[in-house]
Order: sequence, then C-alpha cells, then structure tokens
Amino acid sequence: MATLFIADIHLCAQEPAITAGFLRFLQREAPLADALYILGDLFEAWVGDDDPEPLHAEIAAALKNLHQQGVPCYFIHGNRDFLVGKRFARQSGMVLLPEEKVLDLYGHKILILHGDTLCTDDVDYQKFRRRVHNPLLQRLFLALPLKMRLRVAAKLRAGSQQSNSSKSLEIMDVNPQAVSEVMQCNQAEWLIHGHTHRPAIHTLNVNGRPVSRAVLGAWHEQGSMVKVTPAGVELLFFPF
Ligand code: LP5
Ligand code: MN
Repeated sequence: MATLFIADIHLCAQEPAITAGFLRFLQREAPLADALYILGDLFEAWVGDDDPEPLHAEIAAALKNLHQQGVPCYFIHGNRDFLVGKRFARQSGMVLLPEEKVLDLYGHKILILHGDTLCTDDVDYQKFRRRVHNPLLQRLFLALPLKMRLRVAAKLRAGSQQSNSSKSLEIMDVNPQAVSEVMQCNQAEWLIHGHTHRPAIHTLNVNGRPVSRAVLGAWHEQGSMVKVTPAGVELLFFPF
C-alpha cells in the first residue's frame, strides 16, 4: 500500500534523459502504487492541449497505460502548465484537481498543492499569477495561432529567468505564515508540495499542533517522490 507524489518534472523535448527517467518511473514504480499524484510542472511549459509536440502524445500514452493498469493518476496545475486542459486529461486518463486538495490517506490528513501560492513574499509573481489565471485572458491566449503562443511562452520564460536572477532565495521560498494559515484552514497534519525545488521535510507547529511539510525535489539530475504508506511519509530520490 503506497501513494506516490511527484512534481516539477519539467518535461520538454530538449531533455530526453528526464523523459526517459519519467517513462521508466511510470513503467516500474508507479504501477505498484495505489495512486499517483502529480503536483504541477509536469511540463516545462504548456501552451494548449492542441500543441502537436510528439512528446505530449508519448507522455499521454504512458499515463493512460498506467490508468489502464488500474492506478488512478491525479494532476494539480503548476505555474508552467496551468493551461493543461480537459483534452489532455482525457488523452492521459489523468483527473484534474483544484489548486488545493485535502486527502485522507491511511489515516493521515494531507493537503496537496503546487506550492507557488505559498510564495506570498514574491509580490511580482503573485501579481503575474493573478493576471495569467484570468479566464478571459487564457481564452484569448488559447485562441492565438500556436506559433504565437510558443513565442509568448518563450518571452515569459526569459522574462521570468531574468526577474528571478535579481530575487533573493528567501523571497522565492514559501512564506511561513501562508503555510500555517493554509494548514490550519484545512486542519491538515501534512502538507505536500513542489515548486520551490528545495526538497526537505520540515516540522512546524500550527496552533500548538505538530505538523509536517514535505517539499518535493525537481527532476533535474534525478527523480524525486514522496511515498505515503500506512507507516508514514518518506521523501525519496532515485536515478533516472
Ligand atoms: O518558472 P520559474 O521557475 O522560472 O519561475 C517561477 C515564476 N515565473 C513564472 C513564469 C513562467 O516561468 C512562465 C511560463 C509560461 C508557460 C505558459 C505560457 C502561458 C501563457 C498564458 C497567458 C494567459 O511562473 C517566477 C517566480 C518563481 O517561480 C519562484 O516562485 O519568482 O515569477 C516571475 O518570474 C514573475 C515575474 O516576477 C514577473 C513577470 C515577468 C514576465 C515578463 C514578461 C515580459 C514579456 C512579455 C511578452 C508577452
Ligand atoms: Mn512551479
């Protein structure tokens, strides 16, 4: 009995080793699980489900294969792939979840989310996020020709890299108050998230209760997952 959580795989055609590592994970590790939760940034960037990039079809087929083996897969959007839509969900068999979800797993009350919403000190990012989450703006963007959407995404990525280079590490980490509030509000014992690429398990106190926060690692040089079993919660790393 185990439920797996991953995030920040950042799949793209230019990184075949990451793709190979992810496909191996889906073939070997994931079929043994009760369920797989992908907590955002599965893809490096997503500009619409109609993008004919062959990698997307390959990943959809591999996820569908997992689904057909009886392992449900759930997805929470990240800040890179918040436009993953119903068409890709159908193709991959993934269930799209809202941005926050509370699970009751083997007696543990676990809150899951991508992690970007907790970075409240990053005021510029939160402003940017509100803009690109505007449904009207998203509809207009998705109506643009694919080439133009890819160009906008590349510009946004470059702008983001430039702006990140002048931000401090503290600003780009989660805000402790935001963590406490969201855990308190959801009465969660555990929080599992990604986004910050700072894998760790933190223990903290929320209103006098000891709780924990597991941060998933990004799949740069190796894979990373959180495994929840009746015995507890583990943060694991494995080679591609
Ligand atoms: O992603 P990462 O790790 O580099 O940084 C994130 C935050 N940045 C983002 C931006 C994404 O990388 C862009 C992804 C685009 C993919 C899909 C396109 C769909 C467009 C849909 C439109 C409706 O999320 C970064 C955080 C960091 O995490 C840590 O939390 O700091 O935030 C920013 O960099 C935001 C900036 O502070 C402000 C915005 C700069 C953008 C400038 C763009 C200029 C060019 C515009 C051309 C149209
Ligand atoms: Mn992210």
